[in-house]
Amino acid sequence: MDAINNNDAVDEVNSFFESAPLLKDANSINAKLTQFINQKSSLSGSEGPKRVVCVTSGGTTVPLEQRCVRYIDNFSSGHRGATSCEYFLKSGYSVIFLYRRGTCQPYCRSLPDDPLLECFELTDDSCIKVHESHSEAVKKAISGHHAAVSGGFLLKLPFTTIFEYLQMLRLIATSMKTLGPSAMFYLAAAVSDFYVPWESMAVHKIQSASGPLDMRLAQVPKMLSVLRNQWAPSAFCVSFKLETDTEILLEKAGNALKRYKMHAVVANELSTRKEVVILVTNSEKVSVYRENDHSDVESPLIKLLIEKHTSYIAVIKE
Ligand code: PAZ
Repeated sequence: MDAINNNDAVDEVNSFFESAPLLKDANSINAKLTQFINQKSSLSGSEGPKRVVCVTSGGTTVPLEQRCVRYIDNFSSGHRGATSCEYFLKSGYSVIFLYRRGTCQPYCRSLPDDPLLECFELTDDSCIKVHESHSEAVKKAISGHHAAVSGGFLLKLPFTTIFEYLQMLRLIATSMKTLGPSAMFYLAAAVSDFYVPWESMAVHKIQSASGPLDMRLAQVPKMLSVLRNQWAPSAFCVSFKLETDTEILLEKAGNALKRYKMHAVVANELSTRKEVVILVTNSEKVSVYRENDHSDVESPLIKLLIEKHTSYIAVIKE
C-alpha cells in the first residue's frame, strides 16, 4: 500500500514539473549554482566539503492567468529567511538564498521601507549623500552584503511563482547532492498549498463580465519527501510549520517530521513568530526564545541547528 502511495506521489510530482511553464534563465541559474558549489566541494576540510545551507524565504504566488494580471499570494515578509541567512554566514556557512522578489534581504533589515528615497539626499552641488540618521544602516547593508557576495559565500536567487520556486529548489537540491551531509536545507519560505495547473489556466485576463468566478485549485504535490528521498538524500533538512491555532501547531509539526523524514521542524505561531519558535526533532521539543526585545530569535535557533548539523555529519561519517 505504501509503495502504491509513494508511486502516486512521484507521479504527481513528475506531472507538476512536466506541465509547469519553462523556467526562464535555467541555464544561467545552473551555471551560477555549479560554480558556487564546485568552489565549496574543492575546499574540503577534515569533515568533508564546506558546509552550504539553502535558505528559502518569502511566499510563492499562484498565477490565475498565463499572461498574469492577477495572482493569489502567500503571506511572508522574508524577515525570517533574511535574518537566518546573516546568522548562517556569521557562523561560517555559505548560503544559497532562494527568496521571493521584493521581500526582506540579508543585512538590509534596519533600512527604512523606501531606502533610496529615505536614506539619500541631494547636496547643493547635486551630489548624493547618505542622510546622517541612516548612515549606520546603509554602511551595514553595503559592507555586509558585498563581503558575503564578493567573498563567494552568498548566492542570491529570486523567485516569484510557485512554478519558479519548485523548479529552482529542484535545481539547487540536485546540485547540492554532491555535498552529501555538509548540505543543509532551511525551508522557511511560505509555499502555496494550492495552484492552478498551467494547462487549465486562462491564457488572457479573466473577464469580470462573465459573472462570479468559479475556479478549482489543484493541490501542490508535497516536494519535501522528494527532496529527502531523491534530490539530496544525505542533506540535513529543516522545514517550518506555521499555524495560527496553537492547539494544532505541535501536532502538525510532528506529522511533518515523520511524514517527510525531516531532521527538524521549526514550529511557529503567526503572532509570536519573532519571539519564540519550537524546534521539534525525533527526540525532543525545545522552545527557543529571543534574549530580549532587541535581539533575534534566529540567533539561538541557528546556533542550535548548527549543533544538530554537526552531530549529524559526525554520525554519518562514523
Ligand atoms: O517571512 P516572515 O518572517 O514574515 O515569516 C516567517 C514564516 C512564518 C513564513 C516562517 O517562519 C514559516 O513558518 N514558514 C513556513 C510557513 C508554512 O507553514 O508554510
